[in-house]
Amino acid sequence: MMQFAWENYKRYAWGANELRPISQQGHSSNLFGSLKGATIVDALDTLYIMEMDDEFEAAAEWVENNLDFNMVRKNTEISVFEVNIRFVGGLLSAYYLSGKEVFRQKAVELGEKLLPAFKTPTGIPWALLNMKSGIGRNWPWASGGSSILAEYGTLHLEFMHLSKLSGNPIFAEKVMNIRKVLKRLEKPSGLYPNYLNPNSGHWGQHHVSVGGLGDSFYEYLLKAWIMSDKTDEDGKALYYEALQAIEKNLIRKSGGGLTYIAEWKGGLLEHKMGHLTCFAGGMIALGADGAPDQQTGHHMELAAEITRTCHESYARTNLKLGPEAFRFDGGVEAIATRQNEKYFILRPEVIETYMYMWRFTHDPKYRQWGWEAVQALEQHCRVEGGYSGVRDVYASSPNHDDVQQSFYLAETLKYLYLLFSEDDLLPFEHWVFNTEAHPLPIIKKETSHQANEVE
Ligand code: DMJ
Repeated sequence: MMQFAWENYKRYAWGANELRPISQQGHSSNLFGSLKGATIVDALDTLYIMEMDDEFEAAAEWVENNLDFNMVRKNTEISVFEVNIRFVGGLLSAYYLSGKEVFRQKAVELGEKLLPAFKTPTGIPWALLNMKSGIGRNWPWASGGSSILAEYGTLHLEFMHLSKLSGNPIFAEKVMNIRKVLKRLEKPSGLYPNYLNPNSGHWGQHHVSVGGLGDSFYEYLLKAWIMSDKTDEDGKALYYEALQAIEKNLIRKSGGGLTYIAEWKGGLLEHKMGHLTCFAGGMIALGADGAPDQQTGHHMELAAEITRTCHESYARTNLKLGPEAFRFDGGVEAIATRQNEKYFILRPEVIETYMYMWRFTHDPKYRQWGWEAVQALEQHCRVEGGYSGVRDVYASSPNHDDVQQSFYLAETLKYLYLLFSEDDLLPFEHWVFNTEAHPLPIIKKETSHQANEVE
């Protein structure tokens, strides 16, 4: 599958951000401004771990010769979050896996280009940045000029590594300041609203979500602790406190016995769960071990129930692929009821969660469910020129959206590969995956022996 996705990208869209597999040409979304090669950078580590050595070398050569952040045109803006998780994250992993210096250099250079986004009164970064002028702003639709939790809260892992690799503390300082601002704020019912104004430092609308706009913030609290070799006690405490508030206020069970994570709007629940929210099964399983008050077993059960619900969201469709969002109201359970929530864009979250559940339980059902997804992808998403998303998973035959997302190669196919590999490929004792599935090594605390050696 990776070979097919890659070969077609190479044939029809080499150097473009993404591939249009039906029209067989390049594609770019506005998230990347005038940056190029998102699929190449996002796929580097997947090529590496799958031992597609020639393809990896060709990709590395492209990065060396063509990935140039000074060529960025004047009036284009990038999404700080997307560029961080895909480009910085992709380059960091490629560096740690291959040891090639060019990846380290490019990651640090790009990280430096992102720093002007933090020029706000609070230090909470802008969502969008003109890399040429260094001027930032927020999405016009985001609650009166707010920054978004899942965006400014998903920089921590990459920025800690940038400081480590560059010797420059500025990156770590920027993300530790975000932590500090968040810690000071009062949280409604212990929950984190999705919107925060970077000028005033006040929350915007009180919308809370473990899916879109919130998701990876929670993931990065837990992973910051794990990546610090479990020394970041603040990250740990914030994660388990947040999860407790989520469980109390957002997690519900349907009449048919399916556990789901709802969304919260000023105290009222919307009984909807996004495909994006399905990553939470894997996150909760990953954090179960460290759960306070002997809650490990409870967290594992919760993770397993969420995974079952997400599997149901696939099983209850015609194409056996999950909708973008599914509901638990109006007499339905785990089914999309709105036309604009029925699409599937090759997202990874459900397969990601199967992979975590497999690693922690070795229950064969998680591999079976992963295999069902493989068959559905092959049957409905594979087209002549690559893989495509579909517009309606309840239709009798697929209507393709003509985009092969870069995260399909970075995440979906990597997590599938890991689901069917031995546990010692990228073992959890040594690696933490960023939210785009790019593995970053745990930064080991110095033992006294090592400390002596350094001295
Ligand atoms: C990816 O870019 C990342 O997983 C992100 O955290 C959420 N959205 C996409 C995949 O669905």
